[in-house]
Amino acid sequence: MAKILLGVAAVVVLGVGVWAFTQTGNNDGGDTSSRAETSQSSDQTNGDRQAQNNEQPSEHAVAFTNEGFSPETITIEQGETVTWTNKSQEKMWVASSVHPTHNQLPGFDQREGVDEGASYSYQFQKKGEWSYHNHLRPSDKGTVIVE
Ligand SMILES: [Cu+2]
Repeated sequence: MAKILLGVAAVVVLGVGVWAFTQTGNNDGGDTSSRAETSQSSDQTNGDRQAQNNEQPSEHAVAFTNEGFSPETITIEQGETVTWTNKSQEKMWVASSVHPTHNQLPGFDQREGVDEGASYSYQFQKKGEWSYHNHLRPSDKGTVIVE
């Protein structure tokens, strides 16, 4: 009887050993998922930081996509900066109305076409409703409202 118990105990110990070994294997996966959680929480930190930035916005982002400017209309405070980033496969050349002279808001003119990934920033010192376009495809239009 004692031998049987010993045998059962041995099986249990072996079983626990195998389980522990398996768990060790799983723990690697567990580490990966906790690492993922860590990066998630740092994403959240980024989000919080962006949210904090949104409370006192001084920079505004507009994307130039294959469908045009997004958002098409953006409202900012006087003295704030808008940054356009080219996220299209076309070249981007941000320029004030009116094409092709761009003299509605002199200086608001990128003066060159740039590829995907490049960006252009302009600080709006004058209040008004400033329309602009992509000089290389003038049908792509947008508006910056400076209040
Ligand atoms: Cu133009």
